[in-house]
Amino acid sequence: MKIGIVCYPTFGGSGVLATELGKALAQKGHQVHFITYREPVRLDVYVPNIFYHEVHVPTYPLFDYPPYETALASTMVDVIKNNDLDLLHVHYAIPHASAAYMAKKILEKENKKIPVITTLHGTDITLVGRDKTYAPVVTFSINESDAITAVSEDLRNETYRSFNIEKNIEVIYNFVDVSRFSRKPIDAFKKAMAPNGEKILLHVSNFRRLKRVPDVVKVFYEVQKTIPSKLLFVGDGPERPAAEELCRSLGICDEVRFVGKQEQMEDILAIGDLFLLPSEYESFGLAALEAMAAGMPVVSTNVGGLKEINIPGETGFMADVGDVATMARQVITTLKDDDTLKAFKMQAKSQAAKFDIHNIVPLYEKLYERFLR
Ligand code: GMT
Repeated sequence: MKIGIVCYPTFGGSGVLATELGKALAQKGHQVHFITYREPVRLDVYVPNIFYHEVHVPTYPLFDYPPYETALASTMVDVIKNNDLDLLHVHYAIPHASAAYMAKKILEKENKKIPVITTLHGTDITLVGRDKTYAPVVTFSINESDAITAVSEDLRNETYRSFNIEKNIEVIYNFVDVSRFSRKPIDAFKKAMAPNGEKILLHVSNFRRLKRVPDVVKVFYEVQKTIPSKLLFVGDGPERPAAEELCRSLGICDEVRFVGKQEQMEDILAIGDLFLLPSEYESFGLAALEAMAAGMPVVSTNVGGLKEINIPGETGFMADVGDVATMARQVITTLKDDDTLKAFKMQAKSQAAKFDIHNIVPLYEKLYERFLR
């Protein structure tokens, strides 16, 4: 098949998932065309059947807001026509689904039919999409998609609750390549982070408000009183200065490292003992799934799709949003002795295996095939 994939090229989960999907499809022999404004972060390999088409948005003094959606739709038309694509799979509804609708209509005039599949990822529905400014266009373009998928049951239900959707939304869970995240820890790296064998707690995100990054610091502050431990922050974003300030005011700067945006996630996750994700909402929590694949138990909030991947008492624990005291107790329970931690680690890894790339990618292929027949 010749598949067009449209996504955000940034570190966000939707772009990561879309890129990993494209790479997996290419490995299975499909021709994959990424259409986006920058090379996707995880598109770190050269493969002859992967193509990358950059969307250029010409500026003009009249434009306070350069029309990205128009440039994207035009690039879609160009790539679909000139590469004879079979279908277009867009990740994150805004503005990808509406640009795809425009491209589809333009191509219809030229007698080219292009099925559009829209995958909903989370904030396109729960945060941004719901905003009155965007809602009518989001509703329309989701309804006009030939197929709609959501990354969890929770997101599917949220979408029906928030928008007037007339079509079936299929759930195809996010996935992880478990074999890729089964790295042995690099000793020197582990020693640099935890020189005296301390336990390593990890948080990976884009540091947006809804990630509740200060809660990570507060949980860690309680934990390190009982368990010799270090906290490693990966990623960057608007809440990072507040988190750094909180570390300073609690006097725990020596125990906390902020390493910023990183691409070698396999090696970083390999040295971690426990993953913290106290978000206000997660449609799925791909970062948590990748951590589980690397054998890390997860202490998270009991929101959204996290309830579909984290099994309390087995792969980690869950608590209410903002309940820092409970999360700290749960971390201590998980880390309290080596045998308990080992059991949690194994259970986390076997739960991640259910979401392995080899189980999920064929579901997308089956979905695509429906439109080729
Ligand atoms: O979490 C973010 O801020 C990034 C966002 C995105 O769109 O890239 O992530 C969303 O999609 C991921 C991949 O499907 C999910 O794992 C995240 O849970 C989801 N984020 C939220 O729902 C807040």
